[in-house]
Amino acid sequence: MERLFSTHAIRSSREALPLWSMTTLDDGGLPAPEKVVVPGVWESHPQLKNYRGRAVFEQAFEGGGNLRFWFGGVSFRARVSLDGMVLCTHYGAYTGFEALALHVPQGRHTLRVEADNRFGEDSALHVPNDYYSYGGVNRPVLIETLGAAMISALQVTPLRVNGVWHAQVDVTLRRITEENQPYRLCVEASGETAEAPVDFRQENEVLCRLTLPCPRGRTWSPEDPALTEIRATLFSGDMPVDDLIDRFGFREVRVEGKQLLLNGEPVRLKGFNRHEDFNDYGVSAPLETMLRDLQLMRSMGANCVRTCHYPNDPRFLDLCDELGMLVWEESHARGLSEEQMRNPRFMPQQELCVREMVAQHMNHPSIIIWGCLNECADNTPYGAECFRRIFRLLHELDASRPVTAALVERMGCLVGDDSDVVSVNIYPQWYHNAPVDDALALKLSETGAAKGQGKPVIVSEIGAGAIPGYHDPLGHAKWSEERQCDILARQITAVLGNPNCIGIFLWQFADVRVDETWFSSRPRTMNNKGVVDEYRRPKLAYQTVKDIFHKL
Ligand code: ADA
Repeated sequence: MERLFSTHAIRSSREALPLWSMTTLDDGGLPAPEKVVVPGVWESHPQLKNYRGRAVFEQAFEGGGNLRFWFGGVSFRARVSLDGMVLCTHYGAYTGFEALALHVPQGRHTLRVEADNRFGEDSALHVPNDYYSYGGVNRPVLIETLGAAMISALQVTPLRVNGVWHAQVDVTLRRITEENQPYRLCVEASGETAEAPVDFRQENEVLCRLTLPCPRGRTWSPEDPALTEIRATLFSGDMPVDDLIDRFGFREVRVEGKQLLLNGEPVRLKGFNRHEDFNDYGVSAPLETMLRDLQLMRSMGANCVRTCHYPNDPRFLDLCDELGMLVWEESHARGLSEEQMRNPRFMPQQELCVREMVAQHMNHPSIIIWGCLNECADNTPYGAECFRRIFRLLHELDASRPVTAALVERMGCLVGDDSDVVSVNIYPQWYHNAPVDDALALKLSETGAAKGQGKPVIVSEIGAGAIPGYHDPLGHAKWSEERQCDILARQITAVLGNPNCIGIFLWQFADVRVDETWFSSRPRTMNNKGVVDEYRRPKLAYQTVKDIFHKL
C-alpha cells in the first residue's frame, strides 16, 4: 500500500503487482533478466550488492483510457515508458512523480521504468556519501484511470481564528482531455462542507482555495494525535468524477523567542536521526520495520525523529502522524562543498526536491519543521546565498512551519540569522575531546549568540560509534559498546541540561551502510553510530539512552 489509508473512493487506483522483470544494463549486472519485487532495491539481490548502474523494470498489465502512473520513488534517475513510448523522466529518489498516458486503447500494455543510480556531474545531490545511494524502484507504484479532469493536489493549512479551528484548503484541479464541461468541487472535513465551481475554459489547471470553519475540529498533539480526514470530490453535474482523500491534523507550530511552540506550549525535543536503511532492504524497508523503528525509539523515550538527509516514505510519515511522533523532515543533501554547490544542476535539483517534498508531505501534522542542506557550505558567500534561497522557497511554499538547517561543527557560518531555528551538529568526545559544554558554547557563540540571537537552538546531531558486539568492559576502548555509552551519557546530559537548547537528535538510531569511498573511517563500511545495529538489535547504548531520556 502506498499510504496507510484509502486515498480514493471514486478514482480507480490500484497498486502495481509486486513481481516485475528486471534487466541490468551495465557492467557488474546480471547475465539475463530476473524477477524482482517492487518496491525494492537491487542491492537486495544476492549478486547485486555493489551494482551501480542502470536497470530496466517491466510489468505487463490490463487497462486503457487515461492512465496515470504514480511512482513513489525511483532511485535515482527515472525514465518511464509505456509500450515503448517515453512518458516522462524524473530526478530524485525520495519524492514521488507521475507519468500520464492519454486515450490508451483497452488491452494489455507494458509499463517500463529505467532506474539509474550512477554518480555523475548531471546529479548534484547524489554523490558518494556517508550513507548508501541504493538503486531501483524503491517505493510503491500506482496504476490509475482518470476521466476528463482530475484533482491533482490537496493541501491543508490548519488555522486557529478566534479560538476556532479552520482548514484552509488549496485544491489543484487539472483538465486531462480537451472536453470542456463545467465542474463543481466539494470539500468535506470535520463534518463541514464547502463547494466551488471549476471552470477550465481559460486554463488547464485551476487552483481553488476554500476555507472551512471547523468548530468541531479536534486538536492534534503528541499526547492525542487526533487525525482529521479530508475529502475533495469533483462533480460533473451530479456525477462524482474524481476524488482525493487525505488526512491532516489541527495543530499550530510557531517560533516565539527562544522557544518552539506546538499548540502554544514549548516543545522539548528528544529524538533520533534515522536514515531509511534496513540491512536487507536498503532504503526500501517494509512497513513492519518502519513501525518497529518507531516503537524502539519511543520505548527509549524519544518524541521526535529527523529524516536525515532526504524526504521519507509517506507511510513512515503516516505512522508518525498516527503515533504523535514529531518530525523534522529535510530535503536531500548532505555535506556538499561550495564546489559541489556550484554544479549548475545543484540549485535546480535542490529546488525540485524541496517543491516535491512540501507538495507531497505538507498535510502531515507530525512534520513540525522543514530542514535543508545538512552540513553544506554555509561559510562562503555563495554557499550562504544558496541556504537563503532555500529558506525563502520553503517559506513561500509553506508559511505555517519554521525552517532550519543542520550546521556543521566549523566556524565561519554565515547563515545563523537566516533560519527560524538554529541547529548545530557537534561531535565532542568522539571526533575531538573538548568537553560537551565547551563545544556547544563555541558553536553557539557564532550561531546562537553572535548571530541568530534569541532563536531556538537544536542540537541536530551528536553521537559516538560502537561496533556491534565489540565489548571492552574494563578499558572502554574506542569503538566498544561501553565507550559509546559513556560518551552518549555525557553528551545527552550536557545538551538537555543546557538552557540554550530546546532539544537533541542523537546521531543516530541505527547503523547504516555507507559508500565504499568512506571505508577507512567507517569499519564494516557502515556508519556505526547507531544505538541499534542494522538489524535493529540493541547495543548497550539503547539502555543508556532509555534511562537518560526517561529521566530528563
Ligand atoms: C555529519 C553528518 C551525518 C554523519 C555524521 C557522522 O554530521 O550530517 O550524515 O556523516 O556527521 O557520523 O560523522
